[in-house]
Amino acid sequence: MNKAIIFDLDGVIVDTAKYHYLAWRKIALDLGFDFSEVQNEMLKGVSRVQSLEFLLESGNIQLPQARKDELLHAKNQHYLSLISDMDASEMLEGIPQLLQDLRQHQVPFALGSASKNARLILDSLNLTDWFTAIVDGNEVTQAKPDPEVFLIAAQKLGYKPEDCIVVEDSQAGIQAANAVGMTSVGIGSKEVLYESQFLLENTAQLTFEFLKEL
Ligand code: B16
Ligand code: MG
Repeated sequence: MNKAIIFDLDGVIVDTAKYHYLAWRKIALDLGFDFSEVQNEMLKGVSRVQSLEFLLESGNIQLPQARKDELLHAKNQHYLSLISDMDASEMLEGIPQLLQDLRQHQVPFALGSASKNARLILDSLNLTDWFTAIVDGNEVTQAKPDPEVFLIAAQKLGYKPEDCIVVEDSQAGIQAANAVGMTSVGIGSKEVLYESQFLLENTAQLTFEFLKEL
């Protein structure tokens, strides 16, 4: 296998997507409106700041920047409390085996996440040392669907974009990968990830044998 892999974090390595949703829904309910899981699809892979903008738009609410800053802080505090007990058992199905197989076959892999909490999460999963490169929300200036996070990851890996396979659970992430000619593998439903070049229902199907054939 002569390609490198770039993994998204939330929703691909670990099921933190559900905690992001719970934290955003609490913010919405506190503001007096509900926020559905369908609406939440728009927030996946998107930066914290952009997520709040989408949330406020869906509730038809306008707020001054100082209040938005408070809400961003409150959301993150709630999210951090939800993931405080997280450990390696919360990795998504098939991921531990896949990472072992990639390592055994010396296939380099990087993290390309929008999250500013990515390193904390990788530490909780004891995965930090497994990645050849880590690019997270603290390093990028543009959020997905801008491809910046994946381009930096490819550069750190020393691979051309066309030799990278991106694994993503968000529409924004799939668009980012496609924009720079990377192979995109979507994890989720075709209603959301119809732009992905390859689509798997879940991470149990994301095996070394599958990636080798791409
Ligand atoms: P944070 P990913 C993304 O991570 C999440 O999908 C998205 O829901 C979240 O808003 C974003 O990280 C920012 O996360 O608030 O922790 O900085 O999927 O790109 O790994
Ligand atoms: Mg994700």
